[in-house]
Amino acid sequence: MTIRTVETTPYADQKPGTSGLRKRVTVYQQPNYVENYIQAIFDSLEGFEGQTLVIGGDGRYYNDVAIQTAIKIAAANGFGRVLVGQGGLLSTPAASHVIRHHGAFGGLVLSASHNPGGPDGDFGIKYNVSNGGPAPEKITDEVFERTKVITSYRIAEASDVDLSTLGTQSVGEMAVEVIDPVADYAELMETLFDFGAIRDLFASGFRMKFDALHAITGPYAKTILEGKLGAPAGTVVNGVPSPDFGGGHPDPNLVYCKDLYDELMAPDGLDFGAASDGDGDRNLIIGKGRFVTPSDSLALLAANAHLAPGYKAGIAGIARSMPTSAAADRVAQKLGVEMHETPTGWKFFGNLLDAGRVTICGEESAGTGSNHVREKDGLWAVLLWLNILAVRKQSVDEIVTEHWATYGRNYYTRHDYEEVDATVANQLMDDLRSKLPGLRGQSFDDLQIVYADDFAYADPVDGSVARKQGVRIGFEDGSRIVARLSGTGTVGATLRVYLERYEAVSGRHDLETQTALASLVQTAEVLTQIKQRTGRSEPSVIT
Ligand code: VG1
Ligand code: CO
Repeated sequence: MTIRTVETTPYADQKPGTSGLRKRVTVYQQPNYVENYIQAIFDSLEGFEGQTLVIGGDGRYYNDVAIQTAIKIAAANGFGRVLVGQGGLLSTPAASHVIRHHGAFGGLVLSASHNPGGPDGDFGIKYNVSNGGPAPEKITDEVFERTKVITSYRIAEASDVDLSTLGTQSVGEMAVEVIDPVADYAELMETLFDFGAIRDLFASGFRMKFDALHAITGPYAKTILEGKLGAPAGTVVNGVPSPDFGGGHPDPNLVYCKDLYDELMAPDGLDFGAASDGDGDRNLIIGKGRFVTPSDSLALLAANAHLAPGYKAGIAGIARSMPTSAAADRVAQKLGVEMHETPTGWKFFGNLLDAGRVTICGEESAGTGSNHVREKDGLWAVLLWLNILAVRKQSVDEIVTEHWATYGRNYYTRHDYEEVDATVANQLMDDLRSKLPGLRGQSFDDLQIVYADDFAYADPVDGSVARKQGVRIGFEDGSRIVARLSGTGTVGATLRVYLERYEAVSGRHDLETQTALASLVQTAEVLTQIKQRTGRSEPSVIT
């Protein structure tokens, strides 16, 4: 095999964000952009000579090009074997499992998650380490430093690998195994859940719809729901991954899944609706007449996990990202298990999971998962819900309202302002930060602020500290306003405002969410002046 060393010049913008490097496809199409980034990743790693690298993506536009490049650079850098999903496909949680299951050194996950795809859409590359989880900041920081000084990359001169055929090929010394993207993952799910009970649920006439949004979970959901669990054909819709997600926005929220929501709200509608995002790590859960917020879903799954065989011994603890509501905290308290509050992004859960300190993790952004992999997992959440429904023989609505009657309800919403001018957004956050020391003790709308800080996290396992992870303003009744800038956007800045109010067991649990939070929304505006400063009258997205 001929290995070429190619001279290159650095790009200044290859800083990994919350979840890898996400950019417009057109940015990735610049000469050597992919090559530089992948070489910078390998330059930041040690000891992979002869080891296995997993590669897969969500099938979006440019996946095929980037994968061929990645394989050739891996060969030139001395990896011994590459495992790649057939067609270049692997959902993010499946990639995590494949890394763990096959003892790989690490993996490259090619996706921009819930962002649109296509020639004008987004693309992304993320490196995951041997535990199957996203590389911790220690590594991503090093990768960024490396991208700034890179002068050359190494690449094998070889023809493209045929990704359509299962089996082993070679690129020089390196073996490339094209694997079934679904098989390992489906097997893992069978060890966690009571497939018999879920089969019986479907056989009893339970009706659900799973919207794969033309993204990666189609093949997984079809194999598992329709194949193994006997759900009627047609349960999975939009189930064929397409490079531009059928022109849609593969974000499973109430904006982009409005049709599904409407179907579940119809009087004679389905029993259960679910969806997942571009790369398969997020989930949307809607029961007949009842949308379950991701924060509530985390709490509910944690409280009921023991009903599934994989968790029957109970859970060790729960972790949630800081902006996620405190609903799960109440469950942890009742179970007497550890509770951790981490910065946004799944990479912060890895150490806690590896150390066995937590079993279930979740984020308000529709991400839930467990120690079965080191990524959030959309289909896993759907299957755990189905397992719980099969065992409890109640509707989603009954289970949710019973939960609130036991623990109280955390009303919760997130208001996003997308593609805001970055200078305006940064200034707004800076001004808010400088106000923090004086806020304690002040009252708004008769509610006193009891703390106001910029969240910092010290990892209890390795002691690493992450600072400036989002502004938190807490009130005496447990209400909370959180503001932070997104680390996944590709254009301008996205400002996220998270609002939460706790209503005790004896309180009202039947208010409309935006109504329940209206006065907190007003207080947030007084404190941040978002509308005034950005000139926006409304958030771009409300979840
Ligand atoms: C967002 C979410 C965060 C999630 C991340 C990746 O990050 O808020 O909770 O982990 O996306 O999700 P940010 O920095 O934009 O708020 V995904 O589905 O991309 O892999
Ligand atoms: Co995702």
